[in-house]
Amino acid sequence: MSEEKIIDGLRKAVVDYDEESAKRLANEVIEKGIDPLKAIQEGLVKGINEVGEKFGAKKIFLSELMIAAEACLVGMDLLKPQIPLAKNAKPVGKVVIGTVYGDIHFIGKRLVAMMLEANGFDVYDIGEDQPAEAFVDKAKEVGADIVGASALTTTTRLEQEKLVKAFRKSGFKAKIMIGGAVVDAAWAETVGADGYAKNLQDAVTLAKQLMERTREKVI
Ligand code: B12
Repeated sequence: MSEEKIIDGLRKAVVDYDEESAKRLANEVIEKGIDPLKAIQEGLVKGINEVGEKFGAKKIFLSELMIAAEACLVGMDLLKPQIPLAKNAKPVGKVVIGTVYGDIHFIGKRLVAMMLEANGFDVYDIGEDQPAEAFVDKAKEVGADIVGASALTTTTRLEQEKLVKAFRKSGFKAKIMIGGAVVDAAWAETVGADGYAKNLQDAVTLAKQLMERTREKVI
C-alpha cells in the first residue's frame, strides 16, 4: 500500500470508528518508515476533526465521538514513541502543560507536549481536569519557564483566565501559553496570557519565542 493510502487509511479508520484498522495501519507506518508525525497530523488528527464536525452538526452521538477518539488514541499511542527526540545536552526550557479544570480532552495537549519534547524541551504533563493551583504547584516544583494550558470547550476556557490570575497572584514568573479548539489569539489577549498557538508547529515556535523573552528579561 502507498504512503498516501496508509495515511488516508488512518483518517478513515478514525472516521469509521475502526480501532483495529487504526492499529494495523499505525504499525504499517512504523514498518515502512513513514514519517510518524505526518501520519498523526494528516491521518489521525484529520479524521478526529472530521468526526468533531459531524458531532458539532449533530449528525452523530457522543458515544460515536468517543469510539472515534479511541481509534485516534490507539494509533497515536503507537506512533508517538517513533518521533525522534532532540538530543540536547541542556534542555531548551521547562514546560508544564495540562488541560484545564472541568475539561477532559487531552489529544491535542498530548501532541503539543510530544512536539515540545521532540524539540528539546523538558515537559511535565500534569494531565487533564487540572485546577489552576495544580499548574502553579507543578511550575514552582520544577522551576518551569513556560506553562501551557489546553481548553476545548467554551465553558472550560474560562479556566485559562483563572490560571493566569492564579500565576499573577502566586508571584511565580512563568510565561503562559494557551491553546485548544475554542480559543484564539484574541482570547489569549483577553485573559492576559503570553501567547496562543493554533497547531503543533506554531506551539513549538511560540514556546521558543517565549524562551527568548524569558532570557531578555534576565539580561
Ligand atoms: C475527541 C473529542 C472528544 C473526546 C476526547 C477524547 C480525549 N481523551 O481527548 C470525548 C469523546 C471524550 C469528548 C468529550 C466531550 N466533548 Co469533545 N470533542 C472532541 C473533538 C472531536 C476533537 C478534539 C481533538 O482531540 N482534536 C484533535 C486535536 C489534535 O486538536 P486540538 O485538541 O484542538 O489541539 C490542537 C490545537 O488546538 C492546539 N492545542 C491544543 N491544546 C493546546 C495547548 C497549548 C498550550 C497550545 C499552545 C496549543 C494547544 O494544538 C493541537 C495540535 O494542533 C472536538 C472537535 C474539534 N474539532 O475540536 C470535540 C469538542 C471539543 N467537544 C465538544 C464537547 C461539547 C464535548 C463534551 C462536553 C460532550 C458532552 N456532551 O459530554 C465532552 C467534554 C466533557 C468534558 N468535561 O471535558 C465540543 C466543544 C464545543 C464548545 N464550543 O464548547 C467540540 C468542539 C465538538 C463540537 N463541535 O461540538 N470530546
